[in-house]
Amino acid sequence: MQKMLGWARVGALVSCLFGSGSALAYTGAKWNLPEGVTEMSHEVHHLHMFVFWICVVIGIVVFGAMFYSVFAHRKSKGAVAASFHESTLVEIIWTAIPFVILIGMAIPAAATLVKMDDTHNADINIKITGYQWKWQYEYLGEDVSYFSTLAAESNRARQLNSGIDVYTVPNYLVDVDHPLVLPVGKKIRFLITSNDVIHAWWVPAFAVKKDAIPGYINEVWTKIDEPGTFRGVCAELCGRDHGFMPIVVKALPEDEFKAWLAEQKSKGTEVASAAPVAAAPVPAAVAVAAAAPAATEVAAAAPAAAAPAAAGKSKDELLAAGEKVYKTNCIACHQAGGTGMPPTFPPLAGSKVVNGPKDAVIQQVLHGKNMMPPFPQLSNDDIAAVTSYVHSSWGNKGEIVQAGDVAAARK
Ligand code: HEC
Ligand SMILES: [Cu+2]
Repeated sequence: MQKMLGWARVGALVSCLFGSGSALAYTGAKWNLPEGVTEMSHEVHHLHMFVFWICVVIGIVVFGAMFYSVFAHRKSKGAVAASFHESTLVEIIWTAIPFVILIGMAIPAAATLVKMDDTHNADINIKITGYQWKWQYEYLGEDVSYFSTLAAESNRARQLNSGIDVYTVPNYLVDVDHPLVLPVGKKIRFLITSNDVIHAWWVPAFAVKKDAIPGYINEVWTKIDEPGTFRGVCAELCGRDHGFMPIVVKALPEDEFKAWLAEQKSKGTEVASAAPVAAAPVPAAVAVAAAAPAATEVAAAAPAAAAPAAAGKSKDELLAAGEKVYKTNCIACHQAGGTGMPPTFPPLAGSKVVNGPKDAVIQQVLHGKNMMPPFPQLSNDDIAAVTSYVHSSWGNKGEIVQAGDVAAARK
């Protein structure tokens, strides 16, 4: 048993060393780069094969000559070393040949790079922002934007001592809640940036890999040939959950894409974060408050106007929803039992802040503090649920927060 574990570790190490084993696993390619589904990815693949075969030929010639010489002119046969010091001819040849080979590789490579860089005449512009540890997608000019985070199933399974066999989780660690949806056959320009540290947006099937750097906007484009689901990951070590911000792109035929986009627009901008927990019936006044940032005017007016409705969701509803939000957004730092990981990540069980005025926790979630990132992208419902959950768990004193409270705090 001990021995088997040992070999498993060696195996894991080997797959880490040789081109990130997981990266290969999800692209379906065993030994080679994926050919991908875009014109550029095909070009990159051809380029890679072209250079590869040049290397093979050089390898055969050089090692062939070496092994032949070692064998045919070995000492036991009485071979005597020849002397051709300072042979101008040899020196010219061994300078000229590599020069020609390099130029032969550089010309097609430069041509491909220039094409990759040409983001002119795009049909669709999408801004991609990296966050610790999720992606935001904005369809520019369309008023559609949402966050894409690790799928809840993967997130639960990855927790220490989760008790879940990760092999039973479909697309473990390479699935998200809201994939980036794109049309096929259209030139799509990506504007890539970051909100905190350097990330990198990488989808091997498109041959797209660009750094997301705070304060800069990098451009790259793609045009997808066939519908399908394509997966990628953040490719720049960006902190402790770097391995948990995968990328999923769903490529749809154009008419389906248009229908999807129209549906998102009709839902308003908070599509993504509002969707998962919004199942429970909500009194009208609170629902309006949670719907969109633009509705804050209404929200502020609501509690006074509709005092009985402002009672909002029941405690049970809030705590059930709050547990989900906590597991998705907070558990990495504050841990399952609210124990935190002192000294950096404080425990929430028995915390002074949590047991103080309820506005303090809402503010902390909205604005972050030092090492804690802000969560303004969560809907008012989600923040109400998670703060209620934090207040009422692990022996804390138990306060209930409604979406209206959060709407008021956002002002
Ligand atoms: C990336 C790690 C991280 C995540 C994720 C995170 N926090 Fe925090 N949290 C911190 C850190 C660090 C502090 C201490 C901040 C300080 O005071 O400097 C903190 C402090 C707090 C406090 C105050 C505790 C105290 O006693 O000071 C509360 C309440 C809190 N977090 C709630 C949440 C909630 C709710 C979520 C999820 C929506 C969340 N946190 C997600 C890192 C995190
Ligand atoms: Cu990252």
